Amino acid sequence: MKKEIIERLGIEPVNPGVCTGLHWMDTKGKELISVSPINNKEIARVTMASLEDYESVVQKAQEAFLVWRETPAPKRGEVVRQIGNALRESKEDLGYLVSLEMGKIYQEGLGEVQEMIDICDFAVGQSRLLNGFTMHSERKQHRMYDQYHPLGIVGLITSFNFPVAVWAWNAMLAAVCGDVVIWKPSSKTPLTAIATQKIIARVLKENDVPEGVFNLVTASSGVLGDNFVADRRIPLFSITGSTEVGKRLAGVIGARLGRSILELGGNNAVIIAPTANLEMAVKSVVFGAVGTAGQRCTTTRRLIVHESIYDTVVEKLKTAYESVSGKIGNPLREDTIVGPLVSENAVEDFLNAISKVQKEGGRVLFGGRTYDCENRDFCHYVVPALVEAENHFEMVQRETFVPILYIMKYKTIEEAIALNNGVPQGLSSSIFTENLRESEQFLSETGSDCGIANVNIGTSGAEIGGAFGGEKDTGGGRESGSDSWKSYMRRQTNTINYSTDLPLAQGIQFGF
Ligand code: UN1
Repeated sequence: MKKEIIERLGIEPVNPGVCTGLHWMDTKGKELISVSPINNKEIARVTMASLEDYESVVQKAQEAFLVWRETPAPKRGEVVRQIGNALRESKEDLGYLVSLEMGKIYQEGLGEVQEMIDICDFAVGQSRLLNGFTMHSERKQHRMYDQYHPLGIVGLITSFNFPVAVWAWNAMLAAVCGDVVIWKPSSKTPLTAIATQKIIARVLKENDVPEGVFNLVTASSGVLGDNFVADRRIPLFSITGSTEVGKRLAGVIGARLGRSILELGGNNAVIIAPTANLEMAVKSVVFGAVGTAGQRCTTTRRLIVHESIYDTVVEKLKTAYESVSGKIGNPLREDTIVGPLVSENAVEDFLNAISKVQKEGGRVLFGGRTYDCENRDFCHYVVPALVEAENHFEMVQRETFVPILYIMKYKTIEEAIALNNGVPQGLSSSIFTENLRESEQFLSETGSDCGIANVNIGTSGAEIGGAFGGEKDTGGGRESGSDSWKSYMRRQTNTINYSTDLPLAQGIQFGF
């Protein structure tokens, strides 16, 4: 662990976990120990929020909203522009901490911070484009238009795997939209959240951003769980996590008619068609399946290969996995491409999934075991697995958040699309083909049923410019680019009568 980086980021041995912008609260909750999955050693501690601390944060957020919603949107964008620059300055440091605390390789840590910078740039432009339509009224001397107003407090619940980028996708858009955010980070990655909050502090200070626009609440689920999403003072929640947890939370939010953006499980497939460029396809599948040690929502979990090239693809993949398995280890080392899993529980999930799928008839073609665990007193590393399986197997239908790639065969493109769609989740999908008809079919209304569908690009590594999210058990709702900003605002339709008459719509006569 590089002490100077940790210090530069303002991380102390013990850190308060609750902040309203510049002010760090003297938190009264329990202590949380952040441990690096790299070596199972403590990085630092965080004192978590009590319910009382949370109450103070909500009050601050409510007050801040009253000021922030009236701040002109391009001025809010200017703050976000400066946040982007602050992140640029701290890119290497924050990327390092992401890698240290979460376990993804340093290159991907840097990529994650770049994703934050990119969404800042995007949000700055958006701050001048919060546009509605004008409509022609059916009534004489009437004007109609719709406009978007700030919504209020946005609750953000983020996951360990993208500990800071997902905050940025949501918080930067929310901020230009005039909202304030309360961020509850994963209890596995509180330090990256604290560091991020410290990076943006100078910008908040220099711009007199009211205390309470960007809030951080590190809390245990026992203190802040269902009661958080039940809080009627928070009109919108954006939640990243498992389908199981998401379903429960969505139920609580739905019961009070709150809004939610849910980014839950994926079970993403790549189809490799007979005309595919196999070099490209295999490279992309390996990045998709073993990148981030299989811990992305967009990780490639299923591979659907045309029977005519099946054996060739399997051989190429085995060779690629062989070379990958020589590059497992400390994610901060330059030559590593597969870091640790986040916890020993994740390793157990990995081993359980392998043994269960074997019982169902799956055949392990490569890996599927722990890596170098006998030489440590902890076990976080695994050899990514290639498993021949069938789509209907229970384990294949599930998202296990580890590097297991299930491989299966197809005969016709219709069958391949049916396999792609034949799981409960619907986040990302892709096809490798040089055949235009196949590619268009895959992207058509009869094609992939996922929120993301790609051609000759893998399932993971989406750019921020597109709307991000999925269908079915992935939860629905979109974050990030395109017109996702609309979810963070309330829409109002306005009709103005500038005549001296009172004609009713639809020509209704109502004389009295
Ligand atoms: C996630 O895993 O929660 O498309 C997000 C990707 C990244 C984001 C993944 N841009 O893989």
